[in-house]
Amino acid sequence: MQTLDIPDAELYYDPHFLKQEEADAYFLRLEREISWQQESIRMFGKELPMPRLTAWYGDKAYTYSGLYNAPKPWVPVLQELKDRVEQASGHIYNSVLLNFYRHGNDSMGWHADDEAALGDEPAIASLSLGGERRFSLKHRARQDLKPVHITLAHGSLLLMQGPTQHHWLHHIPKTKRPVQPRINLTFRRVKA
Ligand SMILES: O=C(O)CCC(=O)C(=O)O
Ligand SMILES: [Mn+2]
Repeated sequence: MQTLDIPDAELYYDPHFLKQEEADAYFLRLEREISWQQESIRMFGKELPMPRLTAWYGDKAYTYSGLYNAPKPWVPVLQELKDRVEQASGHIYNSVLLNFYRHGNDSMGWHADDEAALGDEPAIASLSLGGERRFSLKHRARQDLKPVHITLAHGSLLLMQGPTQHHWLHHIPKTKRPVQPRINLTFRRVKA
């Protein structure tokens, strides 16, 4: 993995974590085998559909964006990917959040993965498949630091750890560019 040299963060990126054919095959399996949900979010007193599909698998229940997610047992495709991501990243995970961005109008707002249940300096391993989308980070406090943009490639792995979630927010913005559907998996370790 290559180190991304960003202050107050610890980030590693491997654009070629999976070979092209492997990444193609995993995309198709996940599209078919995952039970994708269309959740809604409450915003300004209104129920709005979340701008992406989601799924949560793992050994522990988890509350994310105010949504309670019951534990759901690992399926073979996720177990395989979890093993490979653990091997490459040197961390053990017990949960995965999956996001399906159907088109350029699907997105994820600014946030940090800093829920108490993830512990103080969580390691989060993010695997991307399908259409390339821009992932941006912005420092919470330091205005002298420019936002960082990373185009997350098909089959790539991004590892965020150390103080990253303390100091930086990240998002996936909408795009008007035509883009292929994209699946992202973030492997996490949820504490008891
Ligand atoms: O889709 C991505 O690359 C980011 C996903 C993310 O930030 C998350 O699941 O918390
Ligand atoms: Mn995140």
